[in-house]
Amino acid sequence: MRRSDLPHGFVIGAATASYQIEGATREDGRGDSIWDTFARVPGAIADGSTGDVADDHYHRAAEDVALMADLGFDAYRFSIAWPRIQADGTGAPNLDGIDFYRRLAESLLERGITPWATLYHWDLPQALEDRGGWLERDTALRFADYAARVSDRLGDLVTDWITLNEPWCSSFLGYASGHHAPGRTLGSRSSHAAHHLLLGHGLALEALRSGMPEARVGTTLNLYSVRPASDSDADRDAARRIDGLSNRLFLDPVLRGSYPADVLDDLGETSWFAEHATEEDLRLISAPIDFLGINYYSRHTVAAGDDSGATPSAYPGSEQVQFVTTGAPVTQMGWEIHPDGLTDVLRMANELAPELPLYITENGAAYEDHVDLNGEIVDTERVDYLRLHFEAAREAIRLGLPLQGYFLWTLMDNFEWAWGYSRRFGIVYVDYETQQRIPKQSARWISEFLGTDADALQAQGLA
Ligand code: IFM
Repeated sequence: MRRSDLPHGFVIGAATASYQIEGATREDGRGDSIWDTFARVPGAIADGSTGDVADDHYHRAAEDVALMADLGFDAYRFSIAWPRIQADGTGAPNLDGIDFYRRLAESLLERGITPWATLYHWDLPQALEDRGGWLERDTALRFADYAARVSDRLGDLVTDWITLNEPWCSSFLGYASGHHAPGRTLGSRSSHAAHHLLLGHGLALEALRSGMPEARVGTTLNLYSVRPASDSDADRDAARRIDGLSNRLFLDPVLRGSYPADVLDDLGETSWFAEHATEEDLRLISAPIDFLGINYYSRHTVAAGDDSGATPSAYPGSEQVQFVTTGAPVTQMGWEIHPDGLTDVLRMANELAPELPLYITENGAAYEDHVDLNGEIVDTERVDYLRLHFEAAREAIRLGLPLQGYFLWTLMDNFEWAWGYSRRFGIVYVDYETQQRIPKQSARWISEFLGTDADALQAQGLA
């Protein structure tokens, strides 16, 4: 399969996120984010690392843009670090921070790559967390203010905007299981964070639209294909619960303007939502978007369980549900490879909003990559994973789903959150000692897929 098998104009890009690649966490007026704090909690990060240096992208952005251009990508989805723009999450923008993203967007445009900016990929200013973080409604208002200031300074260069990345992770890994920053374990109260994140999306959408009438604005959800392990009522109820918490709790308010009653009931939060998630909030949250971004990696097969394992869980109120392994191949993350699920998640969104353009804003895989004696990284499994998911994208389009683009996760190995540097998702290998970027076999594969000409590949040592 080659890109010519996909419709003309189908966007193919690479994605990254600020804290995972930038480093330079103390430079040019950047404030601390919740990840700077969390990474220093003993035991929070598998290899004890931080994002202090990461891929040093802050100083190497030009080189990284050149690499993407040589690989032949149409678009680059990056995120803006809120604490680079507002060190404590409030007030006038830090012009050094703005300049970094202006230079990045300009160099992308010079190379013919369309910049796609995500406003929030998890690096909340620590000062806002100290005031309650996403559990507080005020954080949504601060987010809208930040969005307005960023669009004011970058709106002439960036047209494609994503408000949030994966609010499920921010809410439930951040405030329920505690696996992500800020590392809190509050059970069902974490769903208040979900509402405030979504409200932040709605308010930011309004702010972006009023400052940049030409902008295309969407948001990104991580959706899962969820199925019961058997046909029993109990297993089907388990699937309803996990589909509810992972998918419907976010899709429904954004695309139909209401929260799913069964999920609020499972959470035991019906009265809180009745009081705090006002009609006006839901009007803002469900205001029309230009596209929905979907991050798709894997499926969940679930079964009913007993209450024995009620440790802090990312599925509050449904801790008893068991995630079943089926024997299907998995990536290094233990995530089952299920390309057909790509169609399932696109269909979920399409059923709620038939006209809405959809983009896969992340898809990719971690494997144990090694530099071999020839200095190469032969990541055949990643090539297979990507190929299977491109084929699934082609099939989804054939079925009539309005899929308009695909962003690969990720351009280069980076700080994989609680896994630190122990999980590599990149198509470009990063030697963290020297910061050398070494394109893997998958990078060669993708550039051939994109039809990049042989001279450009040779210049990068890719052919
Ligand atoms: O690395 C993350 C990314 O930041 C968000 N989506 C999933 C990726 C792989 O875990």
